[in-house]
Amino acid sequence: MKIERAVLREIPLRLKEFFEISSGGQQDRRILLLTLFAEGLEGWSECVASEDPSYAYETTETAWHLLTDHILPEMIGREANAPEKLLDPVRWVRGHPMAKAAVEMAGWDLAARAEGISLSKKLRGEREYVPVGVSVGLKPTDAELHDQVQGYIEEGYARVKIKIKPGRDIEMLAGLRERFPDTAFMADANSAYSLSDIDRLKEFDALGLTMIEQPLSYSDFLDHARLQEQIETPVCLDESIKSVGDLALALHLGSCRIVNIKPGRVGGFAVSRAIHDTMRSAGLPVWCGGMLESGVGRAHNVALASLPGFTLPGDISASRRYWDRDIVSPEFEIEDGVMKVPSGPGIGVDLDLDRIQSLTVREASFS
Ligand code: OSB
Ligand code: MG
Repeated sequence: MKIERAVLREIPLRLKEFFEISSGGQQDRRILLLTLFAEGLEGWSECVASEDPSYAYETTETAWHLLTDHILPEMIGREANAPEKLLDPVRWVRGHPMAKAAVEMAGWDLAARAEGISLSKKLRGEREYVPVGVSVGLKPTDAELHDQVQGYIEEGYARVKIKIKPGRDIEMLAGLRERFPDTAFMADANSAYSLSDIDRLKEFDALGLTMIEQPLSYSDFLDHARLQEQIETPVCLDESIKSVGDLALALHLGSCRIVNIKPGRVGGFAVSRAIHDTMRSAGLPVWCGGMLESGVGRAHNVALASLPGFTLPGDISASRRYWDRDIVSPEFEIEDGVMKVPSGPGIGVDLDLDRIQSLTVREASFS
């Protein structure tokens, strides 16, 4: 099965609410959707790059450039039966994992459809339902934060992740802990601290958090190890882990005890699985992170999260947590803290093609 055609589209999609993290914020997502065509079948994916480089150096614009000028032209005529090898012709392209992942992940969807099996099954996923949590952005006041957290707890999310930054941390989290004593909380700092904040960081241990995500710089493996040595709360790395080599370094140094796997951040499912396998052998848990995806990226994430090592709830929330209306049907829903893994062929959800076409602001086609 050879790739005959590739179509890249950009669609704007407005989040219901501004999402603020320590390093930036966003409401208007510029989503890149990729479709690979082969033998009457289609494989779909979403590139998770954001509008600005505040989370990663990649942006919607750099991903568009890499995909259209360097990566997609190389893909036409390539064998698509073994998606883990799909990126071999573009090994020479350094970095840009999000752009590369879009191609690889569309390839997995295509290969799963060709076999008539679900993406979850193709990835050797084992679960029919995956535990899911929700990620709550920074809020100007505790009152707003409490209202939102209360709502999510009522909806049944299995854990609640709170975005933090210096000035919105210990006291804010202590208030939540007091009001919601039984909720599984974790905090995500998106690199807002440094080791000079060690006294402050030690205070997190009193809050009963399941983990603290990416407290220090994305490039700082050594300081994360020094921090983990001095605090009880498990450190989870997100931004730092972009490859199997990054994970090896983190495990060697003791920089973390948990990893958030985002398939876009690490360059696709092959690397995601390798990270999952290594962590599992080390007896350490992983969970699936999110990048405010539409239903297309969400379908990929939920399939990945069905692998056995994803034992902690993912940032895989219901479509309605993000959008007035998603671009897939059925929309993703949660109940009792879990989400059902689609069982149909490939990503297992239908695309709203008319809506996607009418939302498209630019399109590039390769054949
Ligand atoms: O750090 O996990 C993060 C969203 C954009 C960029 C970075 C992060 C996030 C989230 C949102 O936390 C998770 C989701 O998609 O629900
Ligand atoms: Mg994070």
